Amino acid sequence: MSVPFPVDLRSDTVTRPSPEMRRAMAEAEVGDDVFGDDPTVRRLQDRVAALLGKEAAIYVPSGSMANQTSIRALTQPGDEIICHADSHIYHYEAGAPAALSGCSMRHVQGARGLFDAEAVRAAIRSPDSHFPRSALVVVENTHNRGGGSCWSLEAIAGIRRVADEAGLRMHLDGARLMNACVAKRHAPAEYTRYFDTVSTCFSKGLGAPVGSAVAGSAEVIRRVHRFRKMFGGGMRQAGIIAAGALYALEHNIERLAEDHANARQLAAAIAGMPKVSTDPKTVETNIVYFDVDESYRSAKSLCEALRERQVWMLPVAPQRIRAVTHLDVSREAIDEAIRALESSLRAS
Ligand code: TLP
Repeated sequence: MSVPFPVDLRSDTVTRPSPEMRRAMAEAEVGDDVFGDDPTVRRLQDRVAALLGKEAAIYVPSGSMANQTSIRALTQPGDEIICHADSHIYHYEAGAPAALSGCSMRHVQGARGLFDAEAVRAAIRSPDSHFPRSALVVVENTHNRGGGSCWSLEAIAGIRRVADEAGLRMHLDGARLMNACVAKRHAPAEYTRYFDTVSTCFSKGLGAPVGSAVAGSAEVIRRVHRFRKMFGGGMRQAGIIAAGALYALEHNIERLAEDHANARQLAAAIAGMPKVSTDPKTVETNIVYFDVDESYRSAKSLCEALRERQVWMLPVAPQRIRAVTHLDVSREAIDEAIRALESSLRAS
């Protein structure tokens, strides 16, 4: 089988809708969703609420908007959010918790983006008029900067107990929740039951072109709905794109296991190469991080050498590269990426 070039491993956000998905989008029934009239969006929201075991769900344009409308709905200005120091909401959402919700963030640490109930307990402020009010714990599953790591149900349950004792709410950044469900063989609701709000993305591993959702109680989703409008995320005939998301939920969840196998294959090959290093045991889903030795100049220069060989990866730090597998990258394409890495390293 021939490999379509380039092999784009920069992110699982780069997938393009398949002809079948495009057909479903072209044929979607639509209406004005700001009036609540779009039947396809309504179908998607009902489907997501059922899948995630929540009363209600709302379709939003992006994962960032899903997280930020949830944060706004669960906090007041001046509140503090407890999250991992490597979390997406802290690093990659343009400072939105401060800008849009007026919240500060208190960081907890832990290997691969994971943390435990004791870390949360230690981070919760006592009620004192000098301190911000601890209001919300955010968990990311899978964890992006943690290398696609998956949470255990026990760890989340422990954090929920501590959050309940202190009256904190919980939000799950589940941009890649389905990857965790497939890898750990958990039903989505097993994870989501601990959270007041859950965001999830259709435009990452699931392969739809646009959109995310927030799920929660009917009451909290009413608040998210208001903030979606305030943040400029009310869309009109959004059924066109919601149909892509519905198609993705129908066809692209179980196949995530192939992406995970491809990521393991890539990591195992990298572990055997000179001048680069990774620990394949830590690859649980579709994200591989690896380090580039100082002896090979930099991550950026290795990515440039790969690009000349039609393989795209993302330099994320001076000596660190990220590669993400997804439904537009076949096993053959992974073999191609491995060959390109070997020859780039040989040529250095
Ligand atoms: N992540 C993107 C970049 O922003 C880094 C990527 O390529 O991985 N939560 C998590 C855990 C995410 O990884 C992302 C996107 C988001 C939220 C935000 O989603 P979008 O890009 O739709 O706003």
